[in-house]
Amino acid sequence: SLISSDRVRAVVGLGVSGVSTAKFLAKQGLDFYVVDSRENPPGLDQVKQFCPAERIFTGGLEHLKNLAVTELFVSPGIALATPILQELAQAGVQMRGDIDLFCDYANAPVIAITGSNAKSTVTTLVNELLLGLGKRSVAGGNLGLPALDCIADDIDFYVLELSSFQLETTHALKADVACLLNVTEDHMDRYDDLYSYQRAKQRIYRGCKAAVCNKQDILTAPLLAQNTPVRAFTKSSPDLKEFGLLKDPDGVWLSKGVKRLFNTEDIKLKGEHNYANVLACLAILDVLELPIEAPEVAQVLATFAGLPHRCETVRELDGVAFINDSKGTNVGATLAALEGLGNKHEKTIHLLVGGVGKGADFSPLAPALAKFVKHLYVFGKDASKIVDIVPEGTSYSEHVELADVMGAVKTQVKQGDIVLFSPACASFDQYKNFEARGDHFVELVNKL
Ligand code: UMA
Ligand code: ADP
Repeated sequence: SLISSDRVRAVVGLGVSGVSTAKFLAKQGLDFYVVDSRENPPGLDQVKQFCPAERIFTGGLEHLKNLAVTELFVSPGIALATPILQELAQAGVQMRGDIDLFCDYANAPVIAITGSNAKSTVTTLVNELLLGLGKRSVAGGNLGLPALDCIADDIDFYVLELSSFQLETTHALKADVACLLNVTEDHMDRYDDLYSYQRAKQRIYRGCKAAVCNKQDILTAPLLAQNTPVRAFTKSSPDLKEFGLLKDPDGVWLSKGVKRLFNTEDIKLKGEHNYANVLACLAILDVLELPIEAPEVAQVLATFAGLPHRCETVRELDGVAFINDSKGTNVGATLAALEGLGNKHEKTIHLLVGGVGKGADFSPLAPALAKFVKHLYVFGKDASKIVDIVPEGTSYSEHVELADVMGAVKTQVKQGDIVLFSPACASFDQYKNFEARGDHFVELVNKL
């Protein structure tokens, strides 16, 4: 019983998710408290419009102790390991999140997508493909529009990007299709090790009706009942029923088993990592028994150029390409960008990395630096941690901020080089978010 009155609810955190959750609960006529650790959280004014002031507590989560709560909706930015939350959980208080509440009310099939990288790209493209096929579809979750704000009548599909943080507080997703794209190290400031992070990601599969996973990443493999349909994608040639890349004299083909579906020439997204992303989208449509060979699908793939700040070409100047990959906020993303853009025979990339490493181990970058990078520019808070792993023979320089970096870039680049801004770090030491950081790079490039 969703509206049982013996529940005492609190929304914890007043960011985008907290405001959305509070608004949704209010709309259902349910009572709740709101608590935030900050004195003046971003959503305070908004929530005051529909929540009585005496139910709002800011300046510390300790307030929760006095409210006799039984159920919390914890925002993704707050770790469940926070001592007060641990204490309440041990006392039997339920730890939920906005996605868990979404699951209670979702009135159409849910496609849930997670992974360390490519979530936003795949979520957006699946949504575009569904719209192209004439379905009423909406995309949200970690992507930006909170899941509860997506709920509407007349929807055929919800396409949700889910973060590991959101999955931690989601108990029974039961997605119609659950997709785990890849697992590489990220958010090591919130997890003990890669495997606890992977465990959070694997929650996407709980109770799912069908699954899509990455054949080349064992950490994405689902443990499911044998009759649950699973589709795998791979960058290699696919086995029967798998989605992969087939190479022949006519080029490289996105294929299902031996069946060629689309020539990569006819797809706007470029780079092998992006072909893998498209294959994941096709696998999702296929497992839903949607017509992957429809002309509408070909049309969307021929025009979808990707999202801004993901390996986006900003400018070509005197034969030098400038690429903004500001969304490259972890080592895996930067590796994919290097491998996707790199020239196997010549080192042509000027790579710009730096920011907040979130506790990451940067050493997996070393072989790709040796292989593809002409000069490495490091900047920001964790610059010295990156310098520590630079292989012998890779030329590099250390800078305070991006403006200094670009000054140095200007004097070093030659015709045929690529300048790749893929920081492998979060941005919040120097910027509001990855978008602001990418915009700053674009601004500096346009001034050259
Ligand atoms: N915070 C406090 N005290 C509180 C509550 C929050 O200090 O009491 C801080 C958090 O530590 C964090 C910030 O406030 O630094 C924001 O946290 P939040 O949980 O309020 O975040 P929201 O504004 O609700 O946004 C969240 C996602 N943010 C995070 O997971 C940190 C957004 O993803 C998401 O778009 C939004 O919900 C809607 O679903 C952003 C993100 O960075 C883009 N996600 C991470 C990523 O993609 O790597 C996981
Ligand atoms: P997310 O939402 O998971 O952060 P995005 O689609 O925004 O994913 O892409 C994030 C970063 O990952 C970008 O820097 C992008 O270039 C990189 N990327 C895209 N596809 C892949 C892939 N298949 N594997 C690894 N990295 C990728």
